[in-house]
Amino acid sequence: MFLQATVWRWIAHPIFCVLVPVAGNAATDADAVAATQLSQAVEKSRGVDKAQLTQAADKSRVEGKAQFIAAKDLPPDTRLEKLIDGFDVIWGLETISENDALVTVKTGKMYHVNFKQMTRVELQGVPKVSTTGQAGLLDVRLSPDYATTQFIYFTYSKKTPKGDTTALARARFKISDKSLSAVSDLFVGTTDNGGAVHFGSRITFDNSGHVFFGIGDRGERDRCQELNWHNGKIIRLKLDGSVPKDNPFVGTKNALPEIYSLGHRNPQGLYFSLKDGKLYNSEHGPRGGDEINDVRKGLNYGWPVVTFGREYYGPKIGEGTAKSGMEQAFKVYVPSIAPSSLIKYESGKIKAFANSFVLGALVLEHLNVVSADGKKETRYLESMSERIRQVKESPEGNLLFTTDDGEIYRISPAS
Ligand SMILES: [Ca+2]
Repeated sequence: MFLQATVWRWIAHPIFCVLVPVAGNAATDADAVAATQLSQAVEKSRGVDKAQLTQAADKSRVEGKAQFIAAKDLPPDTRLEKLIDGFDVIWGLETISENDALVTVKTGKMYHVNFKQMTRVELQGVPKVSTTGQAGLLDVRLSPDYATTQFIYFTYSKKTPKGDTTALARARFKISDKSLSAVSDLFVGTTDNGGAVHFGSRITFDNSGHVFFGIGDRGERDRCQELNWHNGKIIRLKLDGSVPKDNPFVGTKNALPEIYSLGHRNPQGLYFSLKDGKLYNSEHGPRGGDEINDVRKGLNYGWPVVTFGREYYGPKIGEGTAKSGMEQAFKVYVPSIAPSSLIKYESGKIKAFANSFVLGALVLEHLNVVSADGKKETRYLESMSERIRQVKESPEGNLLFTTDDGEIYRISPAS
């Protein structure tokens, strides 16, 4: 288990930047200094004791009562508990209730998990998933009309004659089931190739019958600017998989009608806020230049023409950091944190997260919180030294997160 998780890290996220010294520009250096100061500030308040966390989880299991630990780099007035562990890299987490969830792991398995009983049921009926490199079983979400339809949606890396691509599937699942049923692909991207990088992909829904999900550039970055490929795009479909008539490129010659926005490098965070009616994404930059964007219909988010990142081996990419007709991210990370998911925390139950974005960070391992205007960033739980993959607001307004060590944690108010 440990070995598997470690190998995956190296295959999927080689950290070239620490191996190759590169001359930085002024902006990069200033940001790097700011980032260092921030992490030093957190460094002083290191607090999470992993052994203590595991002991608390064991005690919870035996006594049937949640055990919490305090940590100095937790958000103020909150507490942390480990809910369950022992999985492979957990890519997707979706709550059905406060204590029931669907979990996807990169190696292609889906589970129904109950946090109270600490039980897990591996669900049958998941399609065959490619798992080379960054490929795998990706996100999972309940349909907005799940209560009446029992539909769930998931994204995965699918084998085709040309290699692997990103697919969106729908299936039926109810909580007593041990298998998915009525499984069907709603979308298979024109992004198949023999490479194993940048599949995206998170799923989100608006309140008017659409599903959105993201696909990365798949290592073919120029295709992000071309409308006849799905590479580097946010896709918008109706819940049955058909193309909405008002998608921005319906009727444009040679354009794929599923495209909602373009120019995204590897969007692994996607969140439609029902509160403010906006769609947000986070995406991995190359060496530097991770982004949070306010994603709007038909617009171009720049990759690989404009970026704050550089090649892993040093040179600049594209034409600079801004260009007419290309949207600016409202938050840029230099150096990269590797954001693997994003939500806008809506309930306000945890004050430190209220009206803010919460992201998981894979490379600079921590929980990243950014104010709604993108101007203030806070890093929590660096002391855990965990690659935080998926973040999720629970039905009761607590914050759940998963790690690449196969664990699920819950942050809740201290009282
Ligand atoms: Ca961009």
